[in-house]
Amino acid sequence: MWIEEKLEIKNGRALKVRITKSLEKIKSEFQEIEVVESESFGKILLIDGVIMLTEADEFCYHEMIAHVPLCVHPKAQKVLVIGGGDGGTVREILKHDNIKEVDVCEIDVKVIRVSKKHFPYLANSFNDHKVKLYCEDGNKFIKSQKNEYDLIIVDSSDPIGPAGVLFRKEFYEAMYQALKDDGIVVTQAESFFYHSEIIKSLFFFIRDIYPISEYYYTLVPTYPSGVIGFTFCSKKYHPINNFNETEALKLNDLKYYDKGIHKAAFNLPVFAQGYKH
Ligand code: SPD
Repeated sequence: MWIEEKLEIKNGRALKVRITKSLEKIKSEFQEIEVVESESFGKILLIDGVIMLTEADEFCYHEMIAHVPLCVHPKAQKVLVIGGGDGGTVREILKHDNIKEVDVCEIDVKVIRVSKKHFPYLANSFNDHKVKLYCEDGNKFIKSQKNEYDLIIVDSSDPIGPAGVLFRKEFYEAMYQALKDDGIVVTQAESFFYHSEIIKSLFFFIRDIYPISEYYYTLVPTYPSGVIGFTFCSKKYHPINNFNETEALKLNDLKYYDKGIHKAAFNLPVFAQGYKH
């Protein structure tokens, strides 16, 4: 039994993974949520046929979406995660001692339930007393927040379906308002191999909203092209000039992120360097 990652099929390309068992398939109000057991990548979480994470490589994504901004902001205490219903991003955020509160705004409560059942080593992070769960539309939630967060992380699916609004200018403007004066936003921003148009369209407006806007990437074998990137949007701190190596050295139990990777992740291949201008 094989599954084909559906996102890129319209472009004539797909990742195929051999699975050994189907563990769960449910429909929520928003999407189809599926968990399968695979031969090479352990359990896989799919939403609408698109791979969200696998047990084998989720750390490559979750460590990079969380530790890069948290090793730049010198004193982040209050963090908002939009999406991230599997819990992997929150697990990483909680590794930083300064953190006092993590608000998670996940539109689909069923993603959280499925993750608690099949990926407890991710979703147990929601049991921490610092974490508050809001099962709401992130686009609506953000508009009610002003000057509230040190860091906002958008751990979204792709810009089709319910996550489409999270790739729009109005959403980035609302996040700017929700940040404190020295806040940082990091968002899932697709692959420079396959999604140059999405990246360019994001930076077309991001650079007018945030004084500092950069793009960095990580390697995830089970995402389309094996690469996925993030926007780094900041009111004050620069991801390299304000990088706090001491904070990075304090972190334990990491399998991807370290101080060398932090710096290297912002060095884009020549063909992609213009996407953010
Ligand atoms: N193409 C899939 C991109 C998915 C990014 N978000 C995954 C959520 C993992 N916490």
